[in-house]
Amino acid sequence: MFSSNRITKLLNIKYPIIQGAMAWVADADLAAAVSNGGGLGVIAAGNMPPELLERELVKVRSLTDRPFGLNIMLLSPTWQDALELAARHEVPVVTTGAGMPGKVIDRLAPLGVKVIPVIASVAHAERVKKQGAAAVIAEGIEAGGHIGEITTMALTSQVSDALDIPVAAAGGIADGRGMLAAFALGADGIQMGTRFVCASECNAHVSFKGKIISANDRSTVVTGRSLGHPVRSIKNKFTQAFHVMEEERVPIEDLDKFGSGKLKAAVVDGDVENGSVMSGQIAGLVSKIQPAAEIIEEIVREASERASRIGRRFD
Ligand code: TUI
Repeated sequence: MFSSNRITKLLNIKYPIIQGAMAWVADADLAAAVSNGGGLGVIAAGNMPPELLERELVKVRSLTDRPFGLNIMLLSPTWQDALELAARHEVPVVTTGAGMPGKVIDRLAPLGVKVIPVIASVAHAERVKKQGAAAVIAEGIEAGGHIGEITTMALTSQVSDALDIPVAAAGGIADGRGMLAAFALGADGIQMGTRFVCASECNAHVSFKGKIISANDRSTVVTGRSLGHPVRSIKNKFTQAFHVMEEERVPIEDLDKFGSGKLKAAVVDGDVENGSVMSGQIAGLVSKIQPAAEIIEEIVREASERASRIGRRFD
């Protein structure tokens, strides 16, 4: 299965499933579990101090012999440190988010690192392809965290048509039906974040996982539109206070200050009321904690079973 799939061939993995990079959530333990399960595990550099990130890069190699990735979040003040660590540690795959990755590709592609930017529009996708991206992750507005404006449904088909490099779809995918839908739209693979938060190997606080498990389809909201940095998370005291401040047109610096440290508060300390519980709209579909390898096997089995049955709907 997937032996001629462009993502599995490019990344040298078994299943075309990339784990979404989630700051404070996606560490070496989660990345190794996903890679050992046949997907591509990804460590999120986020705003991590370089010494800590280096420890995770060493650790992941002690936990898996399979390919893994590092995500560089381009809004982070430490993104250049992460870039140098990726080069020094010969990370096989780098994904980027929240900006244009020209400098990342210029530095890493000559070293043989496959750079896969997350993009949110056809124009971004065409630009990063010209810059030398090995593939793209087309992420729709359904995703958690920092988001674009286009739905996964509309984005995936248009990006797949516009590019000849492999495309993974992200945003709103948490099971085999979502994977199959992404493939129907022209994707060669998927990226999933929210479902992997609820992997047993994920070190996010139990209360953070609990918020995802008890969420429904209407549980997430988007804050930060007025700042030009929209972020999707589960509705709570934090998002309500943020919305009030946005309506009152509180200065951007004050909003930034209010938001700072809130993701860590939720993920690490478990303060899921005053912290930012970033999650995709698909949280309502995530109902239990299970090993990453089991999540992957379940999704692949469901996608292939449905693929063989779906033709009958046209009879
Ligand atoms: O990056 C993400 N999702 C993220 S990053 C993040 S960390 C954070 N922490 C606190 C507050 C805010 C963020 C949480 N979630 N996804 C990838 C992604 N990239 N989504 C959208 C984009 C994107 C947007 C604009 C990519 C390129 C782009 O280009 C704009 C330009 O022209 O510079």
